Amino acid sequence: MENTTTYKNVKRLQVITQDLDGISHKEQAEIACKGGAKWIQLRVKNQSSYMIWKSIALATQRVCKKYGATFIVNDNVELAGELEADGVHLGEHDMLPQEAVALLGDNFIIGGTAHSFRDIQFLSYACVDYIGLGPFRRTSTKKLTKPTLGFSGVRGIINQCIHEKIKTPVISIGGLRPADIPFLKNIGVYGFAVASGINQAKQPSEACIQYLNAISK
Ligand code: TZP
Ligand code: MG
Repeated sequence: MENTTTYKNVKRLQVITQDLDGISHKEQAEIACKGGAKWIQLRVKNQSSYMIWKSIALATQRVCKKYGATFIVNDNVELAGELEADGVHLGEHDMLPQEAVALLGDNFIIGGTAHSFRDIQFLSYACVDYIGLGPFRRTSTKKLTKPTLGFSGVRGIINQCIHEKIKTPVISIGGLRPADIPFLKNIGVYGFAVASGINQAKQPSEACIQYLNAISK
């Protein structure tokens, strides 16, 4: 994997907000941005009301604009388009990337979720801008339906990407700790997506700094 190029504003650390008691998505984004995060994914999972979801997204987007952070909306292509977000992240049960590009145009960052090399092949042919590969490790943030990959699983998949000359940046996700990053970087993982390791840390801004330091080493 290429490790020096910057792809369409795809940064090395994506901080994912969560539905948490006592702290809003906007607040999580602000704390992460204070710790230097430049890429936020809004991950709202408990909202059926489009209008409430939109107001959460607008508040989070405002924070991202204040700190110059890239703002990605999970799942909801319509909302990403209406807000003119920087992009949208699509899982296997969401809209196909090709349909999202048709609706949003070429300027939006489109991310996709992969659990295997086959998923990566599909997403790279679909011309997504980055691929979230996971789960790396068990996590309480998401009810996992796929087996964890661990280091050896990620390494095998990245090696297949190198062999097949797939250049789409791969972002590792799922239970990541700062100590995992050097090895994952070494085997060619481009970036890292983190939720609870930052949002639920005792000192979230400091935790964010730790991840960024591990990435930039
Ligand atoms: N997809 C695979 S694992 C995961 C998602 C959204 C959750 C990542 O959160 P955490 O808290 O960093 O494990
Ligand atoms: Mg989704």
